[in-house]
Amino acid sequence: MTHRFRALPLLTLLLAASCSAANALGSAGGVPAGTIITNQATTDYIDDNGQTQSLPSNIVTSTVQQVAGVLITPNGDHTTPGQIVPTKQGTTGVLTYTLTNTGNGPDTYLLTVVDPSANVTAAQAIITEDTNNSGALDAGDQVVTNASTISLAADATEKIFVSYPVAAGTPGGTVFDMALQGTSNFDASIVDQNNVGRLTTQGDLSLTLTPSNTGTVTSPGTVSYAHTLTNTGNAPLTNSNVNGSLTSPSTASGWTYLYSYNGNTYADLPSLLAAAGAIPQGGKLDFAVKVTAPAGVPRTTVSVGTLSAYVTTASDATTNNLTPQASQQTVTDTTTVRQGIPSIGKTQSLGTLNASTGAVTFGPDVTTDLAPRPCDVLRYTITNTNQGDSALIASTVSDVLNSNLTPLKVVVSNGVLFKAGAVWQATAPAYGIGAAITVGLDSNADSTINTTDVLAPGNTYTLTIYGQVKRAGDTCTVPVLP
Ligand SMILES: [Ca+2]
Ligand SMILES: [Ca+2]
Ligand SMILES: [Ca+2]
Repeated sequence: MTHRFRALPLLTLLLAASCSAANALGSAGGVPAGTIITNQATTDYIDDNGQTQSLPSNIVTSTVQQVAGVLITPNGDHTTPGQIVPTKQGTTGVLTYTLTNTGNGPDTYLLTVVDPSANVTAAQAIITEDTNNSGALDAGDQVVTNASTISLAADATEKIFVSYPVAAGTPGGTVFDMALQGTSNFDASIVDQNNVGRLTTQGDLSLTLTPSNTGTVTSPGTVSYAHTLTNTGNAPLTNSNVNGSLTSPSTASGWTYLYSYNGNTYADLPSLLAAAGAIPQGGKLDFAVKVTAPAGVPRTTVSVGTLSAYVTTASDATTNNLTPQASQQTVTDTTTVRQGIPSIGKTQSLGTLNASTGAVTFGPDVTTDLAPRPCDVLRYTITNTNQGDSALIASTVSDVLNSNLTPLKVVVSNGVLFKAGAVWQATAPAYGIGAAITVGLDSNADSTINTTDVLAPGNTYTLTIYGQVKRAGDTCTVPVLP
C-alpha cells in the first residue's frame, strides 16, 4: 500500500502520562516527529478528615524530534544483484524498487542512479515514480528527474522505476548494472544505495537463408548451388541451436542432395555447422547444396530440392527464438536435366577423275546413290553435331573404309585428333585398305581424348575421307586432291 505525502494535521497530541505515542500511531520510525510526551506524577493521601485525596504534580513535557530514514529494496551488489531483468535488444529495461520512508516524519528524497557498470551511462537512466499506484511502469507515471525530489509521509512507500535503454545490436548476455540511491533531504547523511539491479540482454536467435536457385545437370552429373545462412540475431548460431531439412520429392529415382562445405559433403545441416563452427552475430555461412542426378534420367526432367533452416532453442527468459520451425526459412534448388545428343550424318560426293591430269572434279555432297567408275574418287564427309542442350563428352567418330576403295586422304576439322593405336595424334596415320579410322575432338587441346573433352551444344566437327574406286590391277592415275 502506498501513500503519497499530504499535508498532515499538526502532530501535537496531549497524551496520558504513561501512554506510548509510538504504539498509538504505529510508525516504523518510532514516535512521530512533533509528538509531545507529557508526564505528571500524582500523590495520594488521607486528609485530616479521613478522606482520600490525590495531588498531581506539575506536568513535564517533551517534544519528539524528527529522525530521517530511507529504505530502498531490493538490495543488491554487483556480485548478487537484487533483481535481474531480461531485456530485449532495442528496448528499455526496467528495474523496479520500493522506496519507504522509515523516518518518523514526512521527508523528501533525492533519487539518483549510482554504481553503474562500466557499460552504463548513468545519465541515460530514467527514474519514474509509480504515480498511478499501478505497481508497474505505465503511461500514467511521471518521470523524476535527478534534480527533483519525491515526498513520502512517515511509513509511506512507493514503487520507483529505473529505466535504461538496451541498444539494438547489443550482444545477447550483455549485462547492465546500476543502483537506485535515495538520500533524505531532511538529513543528507541518511542514504540507501546498496541496491544494484541488473538488466540482462536477451539472446535473439534469428537467421535467414538465401537464395533459391535454378540450374541444369547432365544424367549422370552433378551441380552445386550456393547458399548463405546469415545470423540476424545477437547471439551465436551453432550446430546445437540450428537445424533444417533438405528434401526432394524426385529423389526416389536415385537423385542425391547433400550439403557441401569446404570440399566436404554432409547429410544434414547440424553436421555442416559442426564443421564450420559458430556463426557469430551478424556473420554469414556460405555453403552449397550438391545435387547429383543418376544415369538414365530423361532430358528435361526437373528435380526440385527444398532447403530449410530454423532455430531449435525454445524461447525463455534469456533467449528469444525468432526463427522457430513454424516460420523456418525455406529456399529451393530447381534442377533440369540436360543432355548432349550426338547427331552423326554422312554425305558423299563423286569426284570424277581426269585420267590424263589426275585432276578430280567433285560433285555435290549428297546422301543419294552415286555411280562412280573405277578410278573415280569418293569423298565422304562425316559430320558430328551436338543437338542436345548439354555438352557431349569424349566425342569420337569411327569409320571403316570400304575395301573396294584405296585410301587417299583423311581430313578433319580443327581440334580433332587421329587415333593411332593407343595414342592420339594430330596427323593422320597411314591407312591401309579397309582401315578403321577413328578421330575425336580434343576440346582442351591437351593432345589426348578423354572425359575432359566436350563438344558444346550446337557445335560440330567433321571427318572427311577420300578413297579411290579400285580397278583391276590398280592402275589408276593418282588423283590430285584439293
Ligand atoms: Ca537498500
Ligand atoms: Ca504505474
Ligand atoms: Ca583432350
